[in-house]
Amino acid sequence: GTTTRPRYPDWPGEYADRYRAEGLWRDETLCDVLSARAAEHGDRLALVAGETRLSYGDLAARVDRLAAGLQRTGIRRGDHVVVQLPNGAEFVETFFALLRLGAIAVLALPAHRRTEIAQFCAHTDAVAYIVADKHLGFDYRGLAAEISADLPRLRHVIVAGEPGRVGESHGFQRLDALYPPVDAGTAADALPSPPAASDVALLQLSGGSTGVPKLIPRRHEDYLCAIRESLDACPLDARSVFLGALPVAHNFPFVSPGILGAFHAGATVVLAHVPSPDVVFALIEAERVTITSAVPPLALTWLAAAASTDRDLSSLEVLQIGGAACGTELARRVGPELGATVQQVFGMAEGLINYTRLDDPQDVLVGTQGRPCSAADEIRIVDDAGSPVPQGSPGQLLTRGPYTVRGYFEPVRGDGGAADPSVPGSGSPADPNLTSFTDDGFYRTGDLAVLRPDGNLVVVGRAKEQINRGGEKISPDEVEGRLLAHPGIHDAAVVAVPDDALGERTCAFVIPRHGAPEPSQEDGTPPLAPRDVTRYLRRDGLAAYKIPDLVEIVDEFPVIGVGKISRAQLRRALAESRAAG
Ligand code: J2J
Repeated sequence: GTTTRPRYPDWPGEYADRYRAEGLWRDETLCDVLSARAAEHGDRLALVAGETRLSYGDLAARVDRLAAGLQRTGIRRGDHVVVQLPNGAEFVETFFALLRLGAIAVLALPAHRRTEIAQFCAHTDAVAYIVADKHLGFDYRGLAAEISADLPRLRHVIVAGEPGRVGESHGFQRLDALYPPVDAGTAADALPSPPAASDVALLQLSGGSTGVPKLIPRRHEDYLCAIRESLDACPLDARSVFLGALPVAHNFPFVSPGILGAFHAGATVVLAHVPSPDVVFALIEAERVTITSAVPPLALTWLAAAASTDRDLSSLEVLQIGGAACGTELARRVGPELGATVQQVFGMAEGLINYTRLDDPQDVLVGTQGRPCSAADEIRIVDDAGSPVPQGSPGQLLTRGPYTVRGYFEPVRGDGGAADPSVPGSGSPADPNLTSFTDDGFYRTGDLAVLRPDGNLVVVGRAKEQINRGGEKISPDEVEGRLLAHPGIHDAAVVAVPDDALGERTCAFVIPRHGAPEPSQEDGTPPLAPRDVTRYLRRDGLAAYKIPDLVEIVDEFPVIGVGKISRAQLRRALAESRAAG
């Protein structure tokens, strides 16, 4: 159409007015929270990460210095900055420093690779990309060098650690070097006026069910609403020690209540650079951690390791589990095996967060995904036609509320490097801002849920085309799109298959192209062995968690009935045929 839509969809005025009148939205920013805690109790321990231990006063001062340094390099209010940092003090300081400037962080995850990062940069016209030098054996400087060549608007690559030889030749900057000397005067004096509560603070990433990433604009006022309402539902106060073990840029360990909730409460945040039991258990013991969060497969790993650990885990009061279905069995084991209370968390980066409450009866704690954290959250369970289902029947979960967004970020038109419409499956024909939200502003979660009479939700399935691999969300459309770009592939369908550890993993059914090149002579392997397919995707720059766990080379897809079938029907038939053996 010709009507220009806002880049950052907002709540209609009547809702904004109401949320403000009810005190759900306040004239407060995430920057204010940090300054307030620093002013109230500057000496209290805010952050432990590796060798770094920062009080609230230290953290606030370092954030101001970094903000001044980032400003000096030319980062300005409203600029988009793709941040891809593993758990560490650098992530926290960078995030708050960008906020202070009014620049908008696009929160990539450490697992993302060239395909995802190039899309985030292109969609947002990012001016800067902030990365670690290396993490878990992956060198982000190489990735930065590859993508920056194609992205003229990306003016800065800033490296936490060593820019290295690649970095030096590309003019990468050192994050460390951006901090002005402490005696350079009060850095805060030189900073621009702080952001407003209604400004967009960051872009979160949607799990995604389409070929292109959907970016979620979160404002200070709505993100803080989610944080405050989450703190009401969770056992996190000033004496708590929250351990961030999952990558903390993800909405779950970020604001549910996560590290931002912990800072809001004036608690201590401890960051684990990896979530392995040895690292996590050592931190729990050393820092007397009281609460942490995990996706189900990680919780299973911790439970298995807890059986034989020498570490003292007695400080741990609560283990939050969410991001994917937490089976009743897993939920039940947390108490006896870890000595902690389980809290189920069913949330989404678009907004709504549900929690079981610690004083809920056992059947609620282990058998439900809890209820919304805010009384202002609106829930609807509807059938495919959009009509409410009878109480207690499963249906699609729709939601609206003071911290559930009304739309996705509208990418710049004609962006390079994004979806290629010539590649089937790589682009989303449907506009997510039309399909993911109802006319009256409800977000279609794509989850199938039952609303119990006691108000708790049970997630029973999924209506969206998305695979949930142990909490990591995969869009079949996206992976199929990448596969179809392979010259030797005629067609591909990516489906979920059940998995004991991960809940689901992915299987790609691949039909080779007729007349595809003959077996490669060098190594004697035929083209399109499953291994070639996964290697191709990895080289193509797709995040590892999106690489199919299983690849089946087939001559054709089963034909169901007569006539044309939808992609969704095809995927369902393939998943069923596989389950049937
Ligand atoms: C079943 N499915 C779940 C659960 C999320 C807190 C916690 C999680 C997320 C998250 C989050 C589930 N049981 N307990 O942002 O703040 C699936 C649903 C949901 C989708 C959202 C938070 N918890 N899910 O996982 O944006 O399908 O957010 O719609 O990554 O994960 O994924 P995401």
